[in-house]
Amino acid sequence: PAAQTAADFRPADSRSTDLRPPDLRPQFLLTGAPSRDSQDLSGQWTYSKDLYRTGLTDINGWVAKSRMQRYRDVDVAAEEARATTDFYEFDMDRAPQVSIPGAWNAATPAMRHYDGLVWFQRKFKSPAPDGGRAFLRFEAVNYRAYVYLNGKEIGRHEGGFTPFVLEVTGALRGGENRLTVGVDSTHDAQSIPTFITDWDLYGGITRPVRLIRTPATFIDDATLALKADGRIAGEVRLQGEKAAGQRVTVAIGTLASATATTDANGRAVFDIKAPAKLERWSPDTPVLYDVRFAAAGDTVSDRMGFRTIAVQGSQILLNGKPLFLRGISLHEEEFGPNPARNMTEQASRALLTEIRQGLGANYVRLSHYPHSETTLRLADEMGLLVWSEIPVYWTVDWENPAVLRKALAMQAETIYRDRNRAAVVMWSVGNETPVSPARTAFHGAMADNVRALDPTRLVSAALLVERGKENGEDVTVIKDPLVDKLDVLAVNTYAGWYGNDTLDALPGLKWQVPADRPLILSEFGADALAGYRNDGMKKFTEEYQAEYYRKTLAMADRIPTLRGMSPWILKDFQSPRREHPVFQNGWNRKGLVSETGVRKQAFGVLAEYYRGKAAAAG
Ligand code: GCB
Repeated sequence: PAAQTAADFRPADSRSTDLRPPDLRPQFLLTGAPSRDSQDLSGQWTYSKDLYRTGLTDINGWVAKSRMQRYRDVDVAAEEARATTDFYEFDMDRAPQVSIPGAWNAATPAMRHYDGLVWFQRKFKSPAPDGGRAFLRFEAVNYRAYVYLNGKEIGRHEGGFTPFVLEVTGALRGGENRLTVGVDSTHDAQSIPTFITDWDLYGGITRPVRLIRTPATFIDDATLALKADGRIAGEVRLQGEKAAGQRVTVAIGTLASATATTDANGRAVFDIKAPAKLERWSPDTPVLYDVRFAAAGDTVSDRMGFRTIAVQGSQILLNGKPLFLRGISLHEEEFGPNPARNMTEQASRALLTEIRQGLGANYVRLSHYPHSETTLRLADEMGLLVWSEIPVYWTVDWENPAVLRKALAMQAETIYRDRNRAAVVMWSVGNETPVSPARTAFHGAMADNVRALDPTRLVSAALLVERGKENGEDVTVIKDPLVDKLDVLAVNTYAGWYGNDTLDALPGLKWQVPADRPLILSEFGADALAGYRNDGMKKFTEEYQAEYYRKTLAMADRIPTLRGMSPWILKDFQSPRREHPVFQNGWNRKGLVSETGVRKQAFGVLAEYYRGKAAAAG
């Protein structure tokens, strides 16, 4: 082979490449995707492991004319039958199969701890484009995606929990098409999150993939929101040659309709008086309306709720009324011993029903990343308020502007995806990040970005608390300059689990927090192995966890500005950090229910507390 330099060995997937437009708005949103005709590409895909990344690496033509490039549009069996001198070291058509969507970790025991590149392929039939446009919409690929259609690179994406849309109008064939996706699950010091978390980094195409066709000029984005002043603000964006000067109509059920005309950029804005009969969305009255947007012969629709959320002094106001957030934290893991992070509607409904009905909650913290679109829509339908966050968790590379750009883009993708969901009331800009000037500037930029993108919701972050002395007394305080950027203060507190406090000391712990700001306990929790009982008040027993809840709730009751909580966590979840061979075996055991859904004693403690709170609220 020809001489090779170090640069020649650099994989094609250079990690610093930022492919997003500078204003952070993804090139295509297709906000109305669920209402469009589409071809669901879920089902059996074939896959091929590629730990050495040979399929992506073309070392000076040295990978022997792509003998290993899995994305090639080649029928290997047919080539072999022709007995040429060429040969291949892959065959995506005869590779093993896996069900998509779903993480590969649950596919076979051998794939359980695989962390690297895997190629996926699916063939599908399609009519030829007929003057319209065609897009692939991926709801989530964890963590990096390299997408090829019929051997041609279509695009890439970084970030494991947000959707991306790639245009395939020019690459789509009438008849059979070969879609190949390289998925790289590895995380590093510059990824979000980094390689250090407390959950399993499921790899793969974890959410649905759809082929969507639109007219040549189409509605790319359409949103409405009820503002504090009682008016409904809206925005519609068209894309395509005829996007400018189009008449756009919007209808909210049969209650109201309005029209506007797009500007030179294809953008139209609405400012509609809220109809007198409009029922406000709330957990008790999760009323949704059919909203229809039409322009240039294209139509999209959505089911939307209308409500306001605001902060006044230390109160959180929903539709103008004070609110206590009776919540729980949730990871995206379905019930069962071998989750694949496959949030079918059934799986999501089971989790949210346990929260809404079982616990009597009105709120869920969707941690630590944007959950599936299915879950967000069910929260709207079932009446669960939502805290949403992106995985700026523990630590990221605070000093690195490219990483900040990544975080802002991820935040933007989340907000554009979910801003039509009434359930979402809070955007969080971080979880438990140690205070430093660079970190605070990073989160500050995120908070500003969120407010610019969505002025109708609250901004928060899960902060760390400190213990200090005040007049000789032990106090819990928040010493974090980030509080200036937040509407709602949120803290994670683990006194009585981590640290040296006895459970009996908890109710007496004094909190010194700002009097003019709402506070929520974004986390507290203790591990318990379901069924481990009657062994005194030992850690990991159900009794210890239940008593920890009683004492922590007694402590919480003495914080005058407390407006809600989302204890850690609904269900036991897989985490490679947790390797106690008797109690954990790869599971974080802070769930109120086990991995298979068995309720622990603490479940009843929290449910009873929430019944009391709900009764007091009337
Ligand atoms: C935390 C983290 C959460 C962990 C939890 C724990 O503070 O935010 O991701 O899983 O503690 O179990 O320690």
